[in-house]
Amino acid sequence: MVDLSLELSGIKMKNPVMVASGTFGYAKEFADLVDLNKLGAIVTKSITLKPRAGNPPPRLAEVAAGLINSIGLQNDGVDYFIHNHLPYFKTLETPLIVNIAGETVEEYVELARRLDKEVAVKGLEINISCPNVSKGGMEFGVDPKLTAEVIGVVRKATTLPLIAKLTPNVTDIRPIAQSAVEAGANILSMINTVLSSAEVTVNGKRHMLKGGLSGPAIKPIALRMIRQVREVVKVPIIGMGGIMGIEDALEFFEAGAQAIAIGTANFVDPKTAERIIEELEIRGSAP
Ligand code: RRO
Repeated sequence: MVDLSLELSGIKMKNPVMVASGTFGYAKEFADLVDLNKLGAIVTKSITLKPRAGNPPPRLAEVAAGLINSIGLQNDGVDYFIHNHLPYFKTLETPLIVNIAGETVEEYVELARRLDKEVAVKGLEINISCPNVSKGGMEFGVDPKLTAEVIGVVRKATTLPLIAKLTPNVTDIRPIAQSAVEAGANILSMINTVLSSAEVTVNGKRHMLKGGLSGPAIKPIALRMIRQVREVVKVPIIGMGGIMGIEDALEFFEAGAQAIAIGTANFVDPKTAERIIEELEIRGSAP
């Protein structure tokens, strides 16, 4: 069988196909459906310092070729994660990347310090691009100076490989990418969701859902931005945004991504990543 293995700035992966944050829970939920040990890496839903209830419903709307979400960073906090989810990841061969999000720079630092001590954690994805919270999140990732500030302080708090997750909701993504790399990001992941809105009717009541758009609708935006960033930085790029199958995956590699992440497609077919891996193996060559 063809060897698809690679090392992304110290993260050893069997293949370049990962599952994206927020679309794969804490992996265990998918164990009956997916061979978790086949995946290149697993990225968790964003973890915050304290538990968060997330935004009130409605939180999701399916639109043409995509999905709008406004989850609002719902999670049980880092302590709960360490005690209740991390033990399961220790039973897997697949590297675990933890996505972290803070309202302040200090919160990112504290999260990095706590997770740095956990041997099962192989990398941190710094979420500076959540579109659905009033404090923190995307606020950092739309400004090159704030991007540098967050990445810089997290860099000092951990020796783990750092992945900066970039937002597409900017006029020019290149200065943000450069800033993240100069401040110490080893890898860039892109793109997070695109700011959008849709009218949703629930029990006869109309709501205006504002959130982040993902899925095939945003693939051309992701590809354009990866091409732009590839021109100005040398670090590996994890490409994501609407990858549904092997043809999409190949387009991302061609645009300059070293690895890819499957997100929204997991809601359609949780086996998407596994299928793409098998097809890359059949093609007989690493991308
Ligand atoms: O939780 C969310 O609402 C969310 C997050 Br943290 C993110 O990074 N991207 C997104 O589309 N939703």
